[in-house]
Amino acid sequence: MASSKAYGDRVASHSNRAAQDLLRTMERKQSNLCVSVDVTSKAAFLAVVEAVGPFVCLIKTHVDVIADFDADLVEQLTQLAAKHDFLIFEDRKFADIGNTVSLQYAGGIYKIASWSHITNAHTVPGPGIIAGLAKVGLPLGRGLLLLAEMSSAGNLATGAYSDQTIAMARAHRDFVVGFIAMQRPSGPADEDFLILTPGVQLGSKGDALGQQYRTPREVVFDSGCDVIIVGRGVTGSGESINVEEVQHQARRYRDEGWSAYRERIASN
Ligand code: 5BU
Repeated sequence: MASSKAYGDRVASHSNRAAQDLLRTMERKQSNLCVSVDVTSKAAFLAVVEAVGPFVCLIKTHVDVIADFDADLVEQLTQLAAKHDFLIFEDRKFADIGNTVSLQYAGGIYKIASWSHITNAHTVPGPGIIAGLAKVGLPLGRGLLLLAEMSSAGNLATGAYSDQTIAMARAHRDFVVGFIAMQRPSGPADEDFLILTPGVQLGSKGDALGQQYRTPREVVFDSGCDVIIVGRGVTGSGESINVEEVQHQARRYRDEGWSAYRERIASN
């Protein structure tokens, strides 16, 4: 069972380069923390990434919210990824037919496939979305997460929808490395998906717009998920970045996430 194994020992269960690199990075940095950098200016974005870089295995982006996005932002982000040893996950949530998503992934202003190691997709269009993204991403060694579940109240990614999403992933193991999900799905003992989980915060149960929070321990120990995705719990809300506070929170979530993982491994 993947949840009982050390991250580093799971590299061999994956053929996808992005999945292998993420697991190796987690082991090397002793971090299962992904910080979601949801700020709207390039300066604030780069300031947060520089501040949290040492503590994370992964930086999650929504590049379409950055008002002054440009190619230099990607250049600087890529340099910070090398400097601080983390991977990049553009949380694009593709949701169209295969042909359209292949254009959206490769091109436009953002050229996501050229810099983002991991991205994600809804399965509502059917498996053609995976084929369309794989056509672009696989030759570059990229990986895809499917949204099997979401963190927000009242979302429709439940039951049969989640089950069919997992079945689609099983049929595309070369490119689909895992899920956005709230818990590890059950499956054969030798099956290894990466489970990345948003909706994580200490000291808050949710926001005013439907977000629902759990603690790192609930996510990693109780639910068997691999990576905690934390946004405002680390960055705060708004654009004014207090670097010391952001670093303090990143260290705190990194420590909480890692000790929950250690506890999980020890209990199995
Ligand atoms: P927060 O500030 O920790 O609430 O930010 C959570 C981030 O994770 C934010 O970028 C969301 O777009 C993202 N997210 C989520 O919250 N829930 C989901 O189910 C998915 C993504 Br998929």
